[in-house]
Amino acid sequence: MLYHLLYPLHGTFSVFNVFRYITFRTIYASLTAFLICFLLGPWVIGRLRRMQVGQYIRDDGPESHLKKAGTPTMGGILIIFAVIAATLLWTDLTNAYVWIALMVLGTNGAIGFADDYLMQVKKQSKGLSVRQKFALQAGVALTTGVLIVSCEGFSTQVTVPFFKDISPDLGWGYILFTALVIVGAANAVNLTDGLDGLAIGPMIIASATYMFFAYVAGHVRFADYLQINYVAGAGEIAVFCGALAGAGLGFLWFNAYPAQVFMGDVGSLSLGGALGTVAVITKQELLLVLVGGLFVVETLSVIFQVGFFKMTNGRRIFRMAPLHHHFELKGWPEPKVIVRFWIISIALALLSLSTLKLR
Ligand code: 57M
Repeated sequence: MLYHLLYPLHGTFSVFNVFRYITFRTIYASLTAFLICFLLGPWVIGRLRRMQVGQYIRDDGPESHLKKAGTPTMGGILIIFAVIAATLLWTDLTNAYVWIALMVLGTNGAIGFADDYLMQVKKQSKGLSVRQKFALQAGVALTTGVLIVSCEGFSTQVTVPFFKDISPDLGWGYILFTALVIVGAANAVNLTDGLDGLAIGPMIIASATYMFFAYVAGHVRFADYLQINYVAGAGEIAVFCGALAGAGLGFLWFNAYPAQVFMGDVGSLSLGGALGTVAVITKQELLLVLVGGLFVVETLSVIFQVGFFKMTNGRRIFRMAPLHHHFELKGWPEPKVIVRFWIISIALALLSLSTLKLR
């Protein structure tokens, strides 16, 4: 919005020229989203508390979690609001990719909201059924795939990290592939969201990483120099990623151990879905496995644990899945698990950025 309002004035006031630059708008989108979360946080947490949106804690989890009972959840509403507001303020609103990313954030958020609302406010113990949740998510993700593939000039070739000469063209199959990336990312972030700051930390790191990829993918000369797929218009997604990272930081202020609020499914499904969408738009789809490596490892720990559990009639690989519970039960204090998982995320982000050169 500010871009449309203020940039045209650059002829009269040259200072408004800066609104043309994606870098400038990305920085201010991050700061705007951060401030919205930071300033509105106490009010939102107070409201959630009054509405008694207090987390129910399962009694079969680590014992240390019982003291978290009553912590307000659904803080993801604040994150979504901050990202949408900052994105609308700072991006070029004629850019289709920006609207697609916002659409996924909003609709996946609505699915998570419905689930949280049924469980927390209506006090139904189960929320949406797994099948309902999956069908809704698949619907959103497939629609997103169709929209992305319909964007002018968008290639249906998949980028394979480290191998610049291999890029299979999936044709219409790319829609299915997109859906897989988005649904996978949303559920992986959801599974990871089980310790204070454990999901939002790597989410901030992944958003910041994709901010770089979006910027270079949308820049003809950088894309050419780095020999990556050029995606006309993807640069505006850097502004969106900036908003994601900024809102995440603002939320972390309150979600840091010991958390005053959890994000809820409304947060985890929307953020994960948005991350998957960004990976597709920037044409670094498979790289998400590395950028979001922590989410992948957490998900694999669940898949292996459940598979092994079923095959062996109740034996386990980990003390408890997802993986963060395993380390908790081994006696690592919660903040140690959280910070160590962040450290791993940062290392993975650096490794991912190196693929720009190692190809
Ligand atoms: C999300 N949700 C947290 C909060 C958050 C298949 C199975 C492995 C699925 C998995 C599962 O249900 N995962 C979904 C995990 C919950 O957090 C809420 O959920 C939202 C995210 N969707 O925003 O609203 C609890 O996590 C803790 N928490 C924090 N800080 C935060 O910032 O401490 C969350 C955010 C909160 C709070 O305690 O209540 C969750 O863990 O429930 N299931 C599991 O994760 C369960 N694992 C399990 O059953 N493992 C089995 C195998 C055979 C599948 C095993 O290993 O033996 C565990 N989760 C719990 N208890 N709570 C184990 C039992």
